[in-house]
Amino acid sequence: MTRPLFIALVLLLFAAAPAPAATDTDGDGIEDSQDNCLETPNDSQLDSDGDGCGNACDADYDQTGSVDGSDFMILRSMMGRTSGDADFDGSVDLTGDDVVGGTDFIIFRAQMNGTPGPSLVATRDVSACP
Ligand SMILES: [Ca+2]
Ligand SMILES: [Ca+2]
Ligand SMILES: [Ca+2]
Ligand SMILES: [Ca+2]
Repeated sequence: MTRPLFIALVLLLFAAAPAPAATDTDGDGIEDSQDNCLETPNDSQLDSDGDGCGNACDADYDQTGSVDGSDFMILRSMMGRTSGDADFDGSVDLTGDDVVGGTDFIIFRAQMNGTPGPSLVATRDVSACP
């Protein structure tokens, strides 16, 4: 085989190789770079407070960058509220089912003393969504 032919063959092989698949760490169908909860499956991408961290990984209701006792007080005040209530705060509804209830509390507890996210959404507010 001549050298130019060999190089042409190698180039052809590289061109035919499939492009590397986009990474989707949590398997929710949203590519990592677009996913507002990188490690939490949330195909709805619901982000009620618009800080760039999806509700599913954002129990930091008061936007301080950490999930702590003050957030718990907010959750407690919203317990049992539904989207039909005038004072309903959608960002407290972590599951996005229009009710603040026990499942939201379980998710909150898992995030307690942590930080919201992580999210890789380029437009996120990094002080509220590190
Ligand atoms: Ca994903
Ligand atoms: Ca996700
Ligand atoms: Ca959010
Ligand atoms: Ca907080």
